[in-house]
Amino acid sequence: MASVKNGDYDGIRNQVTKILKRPGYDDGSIGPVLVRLAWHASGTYERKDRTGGSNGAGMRFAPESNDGANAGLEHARAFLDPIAEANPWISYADLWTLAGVTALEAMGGPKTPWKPGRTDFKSEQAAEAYHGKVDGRLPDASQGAQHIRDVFYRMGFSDQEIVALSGAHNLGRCHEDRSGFDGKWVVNPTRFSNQFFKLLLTRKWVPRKWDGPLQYEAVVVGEKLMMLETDLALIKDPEFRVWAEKYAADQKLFFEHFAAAFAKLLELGVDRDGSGVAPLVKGGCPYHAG
Ligand code: ZEM
Repeated sequence: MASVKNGDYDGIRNQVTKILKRPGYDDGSIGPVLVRLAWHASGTYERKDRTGGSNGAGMRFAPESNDGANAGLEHARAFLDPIAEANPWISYADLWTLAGVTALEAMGGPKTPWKPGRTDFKSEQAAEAYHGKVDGRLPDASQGAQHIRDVFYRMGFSDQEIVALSGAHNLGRCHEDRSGFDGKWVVNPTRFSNQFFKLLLTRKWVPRKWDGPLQYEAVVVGEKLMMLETDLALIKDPEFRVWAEKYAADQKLFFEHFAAAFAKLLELGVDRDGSGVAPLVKGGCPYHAG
């Protein structure tokens, strides 16, 4: 991998775009797992004490790297390592989040505002000193609306933003050896759209009969598609459902709301100082604390 100039983030976007296609891996693209990496890097945020979030790239260290919810993301990180090695000037925290927005756009999704400035923890000890232990903060797919709200309200999201973000399940798939779940949500899982909401609302989702954890299935154009308990909560809960219906009816609105919420997610806990750098100071940036 060639290097790009220090600060050339468009150059990094080009390098990410070039490695997305990967015949033989899942549905031929690493795009979905890169979007998931950006989400899990950020989704540990706790607004009360301003810990967690994408700054620091703590997933390189235990216990975050070993969190069961992050199983499989070692592949996503390894896919990006050649870019990191060729461009030591970019932080992992910036690279992981930039890769997520780049992959989303390359798969037909909206352009998500993104800003650099994240810095990396130097060690596991530094990560723990900064934000304590953040494993166990990501959502559990076997639960319902209350759990989803507990997790996303903790980060500062509204019901509308929760439903928009959940539309990311239009991408990629579940892997039995990672999460225990199996299958994809839509027929074309490497193309971003509002299909996920349309299918959620128009198909009859029945529990799959198998040895694995509870998940739901429906057959669409001959393909077995899946939903998680947390996905179904988006239509069972009346407040969530209002937004699921709007997004199923209006892809433009979904894209706008998704981009805004995804941008907000990637910024959680990234408190930049006057020079545009987000230092790793306990409790967030001292200039904004309090
Ligand atoms: Zn997901 N997600 N997610 N998600 N997710 C999986 C896969 C992907 C939940 C969840 O438990 C799971 C968000 C919200 C929530 C993506 C993006 C985003 C998988 C399958 C599970 C189990 C993992 C595997 O086996 O590889 C839960 C419970 C959520 C909230 C309640 C949000 C928000 C996302 C982005 C904004 C993506 C892109 C995938 C597909 C990954 C891949 O490898 O294909």
